[in-house]
Amino acid sequence: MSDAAPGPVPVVVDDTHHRHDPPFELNAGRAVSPVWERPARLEAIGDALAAAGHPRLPASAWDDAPLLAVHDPDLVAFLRDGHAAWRAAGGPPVMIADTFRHPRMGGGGRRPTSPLAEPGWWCFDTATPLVEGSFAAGRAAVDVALSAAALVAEGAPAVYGLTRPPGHHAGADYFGGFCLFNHAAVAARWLTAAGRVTVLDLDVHHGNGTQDVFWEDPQVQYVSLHGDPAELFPYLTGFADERGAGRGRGTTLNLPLPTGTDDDAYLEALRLALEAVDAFDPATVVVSLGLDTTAEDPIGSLSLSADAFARIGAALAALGRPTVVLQEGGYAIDRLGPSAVAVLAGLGGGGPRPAGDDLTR
Ligand code: OKP
Ligand code: ZN
Repeated sequence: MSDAAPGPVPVVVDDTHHRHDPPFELNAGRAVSPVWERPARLEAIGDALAAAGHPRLPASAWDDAPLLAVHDPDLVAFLRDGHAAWRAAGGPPVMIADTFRHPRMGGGGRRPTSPLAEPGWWCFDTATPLVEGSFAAGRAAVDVALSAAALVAEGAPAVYGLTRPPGHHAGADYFGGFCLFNHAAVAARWLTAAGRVTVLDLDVHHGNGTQDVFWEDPQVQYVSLHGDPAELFPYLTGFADERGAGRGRGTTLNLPLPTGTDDDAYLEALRLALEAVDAFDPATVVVSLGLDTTAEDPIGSLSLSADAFARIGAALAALGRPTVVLQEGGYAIDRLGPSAVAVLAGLGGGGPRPAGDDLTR
């Protein structure tokens, strides 16, 4: 079973992501331009995967039902219409909130009526500007994720969905951290029709949104390796004592890693994570693949070398389960293509098996 995916891995793409291209963001009060999360990221990955021989497939269009199985319809409506309303009310082309929802303002429940105030109700940070085309891009990423998930549901052992912007910081009724819709969560929930699902989040940042969506859900396990949130965005979540609640108690596993963690320590943590996945015995695995774990990443905290990525891919292959890989972060643009190619070489069967492989089923 673990050798079931040799060779090329289909890559689902959609060029609509280009329409989300804000000219600046605000990081800790500083205007940052160009933004970290930009179209060139996905171009670099897509070009490298094509050059490595992985076939490209277009996404198909999905209706809103799977999206609404995760996200509040009012959030979806805001992301669809809020920018136009902000512009009509006199807002500038780049929409960034100046007044944020806080649990002790308005009793925590009074939604603002001004279009100029609405972004601060739905968005939790200043680093996620919306422009005119942002909704189209975010919605297209959901189609990419669902199209990749459907190919796996139909029997493909592994499929890579090139999603942009990322998604794992977005929750049912909020967005931020460069993310609009949580496409990994949408794909995972859709895949529960075929049994339990694990979301394995390898982005350097904790996927607070995905964790939140599945916090009490016994059908979806959330397992994350990430930089210590005491020192890294999103700062408020991703600590080891966060384990889920209610019927989902124990189906969340966070493995925060010290700043500067190297290949061997990371692969050891991944081994522990994959043991937990095996114990959960999911029918499908969704990998939230951030490539921002490299030492070169400008906004990460870990220190993986180029060699780590083939080892990660081989460890994923050794799980021997149908796998949907979805792109999350990764901002050292020169590193993205080689890292993605290496993961797929391992996952597709082209890489070495981990030494002393005890993950094979
Ligand atoms: C998105 B993903 C840096 C602040 C960065 C947002 C980071 C979003 C990362 N001082 N704020 O997980 O790659
Ligand atoms: Zn990240």
